Amino acid sequence: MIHLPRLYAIADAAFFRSAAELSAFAQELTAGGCTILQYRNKSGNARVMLEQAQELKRWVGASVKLIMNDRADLCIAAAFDGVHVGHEDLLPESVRSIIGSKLWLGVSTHNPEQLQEADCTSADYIAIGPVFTTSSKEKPDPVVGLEGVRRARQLTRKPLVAIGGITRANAASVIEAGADSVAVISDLLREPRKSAEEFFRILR
Ligand code: 3NM
Repeated sequence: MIHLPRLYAIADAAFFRSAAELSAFAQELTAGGCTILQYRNKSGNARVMLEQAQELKRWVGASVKLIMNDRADLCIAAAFDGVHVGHEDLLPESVRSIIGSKLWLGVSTHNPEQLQEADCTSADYIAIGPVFTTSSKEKPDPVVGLEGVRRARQLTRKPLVAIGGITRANAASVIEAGADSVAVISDLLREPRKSAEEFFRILR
């Protein structure tokens, strides 16, 4: 079983103007103690995505696990440490057949049925969300609330990542509800290092 840190940072390319800005963000997060970072890009073409991913890989140390959103091919090409997929991407077992048994595989879920399904796959961790209202995702699923996190906790023994609208103000409640880790986009953007440090302080 893998071990996830309390904070699972996501760098969403939509919020950065260049690969340099993205990398600076990643370095700040690393300085703030982050050890897992997902690269997410819902609008870039594959070539741009690979370039940005390689740039990230160049700038963050070996102590940081880099996870590619959606794309198993780009995970391999950029020598990332894992892939995270949702319901419109490849099936978990298809990703597993591409990345092998050692790289990490994460699966997004939005309700108890999806969670039970994901629990039967070789996923290393499962994400549940959106816990709260989020503006970082287009067409988000219905909010599951803290109750959704509690329910999810009862349905799997795999590491559980909560996502969606999580901030330093509400993160403790999400961990109390049973999540192992919180995945965050917006609340890291303004002051990545300071925010990360505060998340770790709050979630100790
Ligand atoms: N996935 P923020 S919610 C990328 O419900 C993503 O699976 C979600 O961003 C899900 O921390 C979400 O800014 C957005 O709310 C998370």
